[in-house]
Amino acid sequence: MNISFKKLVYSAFLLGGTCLNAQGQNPIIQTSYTADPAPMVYNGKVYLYTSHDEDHSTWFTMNDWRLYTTEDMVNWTDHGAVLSYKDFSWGKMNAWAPQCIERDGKFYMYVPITDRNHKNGIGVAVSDSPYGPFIDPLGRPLISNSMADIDPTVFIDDDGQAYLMWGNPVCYYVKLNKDMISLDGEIGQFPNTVAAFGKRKGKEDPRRPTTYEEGPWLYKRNDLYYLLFAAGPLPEHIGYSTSTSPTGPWQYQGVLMPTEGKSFTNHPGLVDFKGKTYLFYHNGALPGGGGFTRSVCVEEVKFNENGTIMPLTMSHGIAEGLSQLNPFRKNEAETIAWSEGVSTAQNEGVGNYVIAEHDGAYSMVKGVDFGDVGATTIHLRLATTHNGNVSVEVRLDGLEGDLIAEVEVPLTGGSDRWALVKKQLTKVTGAHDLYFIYKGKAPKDVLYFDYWMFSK
Ligand code: FUB
Repeated sequence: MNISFKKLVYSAFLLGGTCLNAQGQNPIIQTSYTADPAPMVYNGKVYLYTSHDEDHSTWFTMNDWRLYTTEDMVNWTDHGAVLSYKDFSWGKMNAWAPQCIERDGKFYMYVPITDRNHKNGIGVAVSDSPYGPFIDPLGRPLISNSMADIDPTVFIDDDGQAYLMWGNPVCYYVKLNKDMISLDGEIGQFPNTVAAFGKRKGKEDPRRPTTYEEGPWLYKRNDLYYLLFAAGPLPEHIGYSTSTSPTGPWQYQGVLMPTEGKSFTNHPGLVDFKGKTYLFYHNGALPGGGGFTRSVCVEEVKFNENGTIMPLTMSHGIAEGLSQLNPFRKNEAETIAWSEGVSTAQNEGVGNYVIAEHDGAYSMVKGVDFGDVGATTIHLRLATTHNGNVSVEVRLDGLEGDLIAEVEVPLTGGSDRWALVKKQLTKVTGAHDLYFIYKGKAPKDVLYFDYWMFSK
């Protein structure tokens, strides 16, 4: 996907006055349209699983689930597609809102899919790694009762009991056995009362008397359970309810994030990470964005003393990382805080890599700490199909910032053939944002970029 800065600023205005700019971190993924964020915290990282709106979609045309990771909440590494509806023998289409959870070293991904008989269901896929590959151990849906079976959320309580919740326009729940791929008991439905989910405004709809619409997310803090959900009427906002038990009764707490942002859906995901709490959601803020071309964003969340969550609006996101990047280790080119004119792809040779789509495209990473000793050489693994006049400018702290290296990209002949290029530079010390600006007059696919690192 090709994002121009002018379009981006325009898009920011359409967000209803929210001031987004090229330094802001929202939307946190700029290389694809992403939706339905499902963050998972594991071993010091946030693993952000998302659904994926295909470019130019005019419906929920969604074929796979994507994974992005971060250790600092500002630089996100793109791991590409980790699962598709095609990995389920019974799946026909609609790779909608997922969630992944770890139990005893295995990773369980719960996903809604429409089957070959055009019936909705929830499947589960299992992996030994959060990066996949995930496989469907059942060969059939785990849940398949009605068209309401979408948007699973999964939660393991402190006593080890796992719960699955899902549904539109009501919220269902069931206990899972320890194997995480079978049900423990009957499916229940939370009573769809005004006390539990608030009274819906607008035209009366007997099927939808409350604000609960879809996209449940279960979270626990200080023995209080929070059920966040996408709330109606359309366009959606995010609401939430609380309870002292994971299965209710729920008490409606109001609007967490009001409607805004060019998408008629929204979808919450709430996690604690390194002492802070973050709400992930989606909107249509990228150029070309809208209800079927959405983008995942994140905000830090604060709580009131009584446990309620302070309401939020969509903002430019998180500006400062929780930690700094080490330039002396291999850093993937697809670890990005912000980019323009950049897409990503995967191949067997190098895994995920960056494609610069036009002259002047760029990507940047935040908070790269060269320390006092500093760096004197940069190493980049690059490729191009163009002969001559293709280069990468490396600048500090801005598109017009100090030029520390201009690296010529040799003709390699394709993204399956790479060159490791090194360049001496005047010593760089201290912490900086690092800009890679891609130069070359080619009409498309100017160059490919796999990784970078510095040496002392
Ligand atoms: O992404 C497809 C659907 O849109 C999801 O299942 C809903 O939660 C809404 O975000």
